[in-house]
Amino acid sequence: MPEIIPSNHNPPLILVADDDKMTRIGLRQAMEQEGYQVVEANDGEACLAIYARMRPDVVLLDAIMPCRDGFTCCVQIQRMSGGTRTPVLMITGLEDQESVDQAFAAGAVDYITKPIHWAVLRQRVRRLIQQVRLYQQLEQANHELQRLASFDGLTQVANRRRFDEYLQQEWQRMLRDQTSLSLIMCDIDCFKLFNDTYGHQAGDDCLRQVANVIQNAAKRSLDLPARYGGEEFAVILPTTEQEGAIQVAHAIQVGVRELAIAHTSSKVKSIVTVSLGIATAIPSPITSPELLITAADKALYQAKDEGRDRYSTCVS
Ligand code: GH3
Ligand code: MG
Repeated sequence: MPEIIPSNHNPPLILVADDDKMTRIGLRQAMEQEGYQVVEANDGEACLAIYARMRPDVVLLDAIMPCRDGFTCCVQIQRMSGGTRTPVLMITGLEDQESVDQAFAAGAVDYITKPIHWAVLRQRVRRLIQQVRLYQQLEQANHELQRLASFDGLTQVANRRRFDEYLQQEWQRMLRDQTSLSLIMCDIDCFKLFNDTYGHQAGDDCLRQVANVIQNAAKRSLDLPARYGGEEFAVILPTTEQEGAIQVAHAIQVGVRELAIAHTSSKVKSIVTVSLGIATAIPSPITSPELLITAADKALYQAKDEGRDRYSTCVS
């Protein structure tokens, strides 16, 4: 995927590329009257260099220019703009069918002919700017939707859906690389009693604080802390041996203790504690991510059985 750099100029920025000075002056005036900012290029090379540097919202491109003609420039601009597709309006002195086809084939969204009909130009640029703004809003909404679909609203760590997706993805990657994948399951001890004693809101607040500790303990960029469900969290640790996973589990255990959240009805201590199960595997075609989860769950229940507020390991 090419890098997507959203153009976000206010007022909108128009790149005018034309080798004829008088045309550039005319275009600049028309665009400035509309309240846009204008930057000029007098040949194809300059047009591409300015485009790369300034990422204008719309490009007005003369079809016939020295160095590189408008058609070649247009293709290059589309390549550079990646997913954002900067609208290019081609300005051509040639009204023949072939040139029009060539402009659209190069990726131009529209064209006007010389001599320029200024009212037509203004309306077309206005429409293009509207389209750019709409597209940007759509992109933002999409981004927000993706965030909502992947993150848990209460704790702001990844949700179960993202966990499942990421575990599959990393399992496949570790299968190819033949390196260890570790998984930690982490469950708050006697949390039902906590809710019963302090109320559901205090319970929610406790979940947020524990999630924060887990996030701080899983420091590597590829680590993924997630809310697995209810009061159970999971941490996916790619390229991590059991020893490394133990370090993370230990940091979580200590971090939660240090929160020192009162829990007078706990069977373990008078503060909130967690139990953790750790599983590590080098993926192979005869095992599966589900088996890794089962192994981490088994280790978690062992930690619970042995008295809670501890971690236990299981090698699958
Ligand atoms: P154990 O030490 O064996 O894990 O005991 P526990 O009480 O923590 O486990 P149990 O599974 O019996 O109870 C889990 C509790 O977690 C029950 C449920 O009300 C609470 N819980 C689950 N999700 C939420 C939530 O989103 N907010 C709050 N406040 N509580 C939740
Ligand atoms: Mg629990």
